[in-house]
Amino acid sequence: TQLEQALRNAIINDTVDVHFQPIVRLSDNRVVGFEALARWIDPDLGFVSPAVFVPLAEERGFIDTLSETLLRKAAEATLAWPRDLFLSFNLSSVQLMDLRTSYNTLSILNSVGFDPRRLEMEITETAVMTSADTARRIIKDLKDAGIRISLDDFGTGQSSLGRLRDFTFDKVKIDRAFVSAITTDRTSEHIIKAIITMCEGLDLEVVAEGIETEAEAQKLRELGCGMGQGYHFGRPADAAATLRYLAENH
Ligand code: G
Ligand code: G
Ligand code: MN
Ligand code: NA
Repeated sequence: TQLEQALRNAIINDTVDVHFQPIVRLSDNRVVGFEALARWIDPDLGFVSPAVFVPLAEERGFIDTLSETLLRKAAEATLAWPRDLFLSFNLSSVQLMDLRTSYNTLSILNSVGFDPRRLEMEITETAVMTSADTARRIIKDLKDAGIRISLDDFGTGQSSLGRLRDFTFDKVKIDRAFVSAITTDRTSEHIIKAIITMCEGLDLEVVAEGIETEAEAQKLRELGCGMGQGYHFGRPADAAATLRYLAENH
């Protein structure tokens, strides 16, 4: 298809970009890290969402190539940030079915000169379940190298709390579907409260995603949520804009 060919060209010509969205500590709004988010503007097709082109790359078998390019770019950009800031990177479910993922990841970090302890990999529950043994192996290899693992979009999909016991996660990211309802819907508030309490007991860090208002941020602080992310704190921005953001906010 036209879209597939355009994406292949973009990968070859290295025109898929990576943007960064701040993740803050809610107690004082200090930025503690950034999530890398793929961005692609095709000359003919215009803006194409990663929600479209990531699944396409997965389906056509070039998500590993795309992801390696993005990780390299993201790690290179991160080298210019203060050293205490982490980089959070989305790992596709398809990559968790391929044992080369851990080796390829570590090779990239090594060649860029990036400390693996500054990297977090975001994975989804669905990804972990589709290929549990392989995923477990990859996660172990990444963790042995010092990379931390976040469970993304928590609360959606085929959630199973048992996953939190089977796999050694370091962090849970509460899906924005709960966060956006927190100030209007008591049920969402109770769910978030329960997630935070459970994570405390399991010694997991918690990030609330999709925070768009100060009222939401305040509610999450009251519930004891450690970290937050969302338009209220900053939209995804390119590497240059991220450096300007850091000059003002760190
Ligand atoms: O940034 P945005 O909301 O448009 O992202 C849409 C979806 O694409 C999200 O689910 C996000 O996790 C995913 N995504 C964005 N960048 C990447 C990436 O570099 N790799 C993978 N695997 N997924 C990404
Ligand atoms: O699936 P994942 O959580 O990785 O997706 C992150 C996506 O959420 C990115 O596409 C990002 O652009 C989007 N996002 C980040 N902050 C907000 C927000 O405050 N509101 C909304 N609606 N989307 C957000
Ligand atoms: Mn994510
Ligand atoms: Na998420």
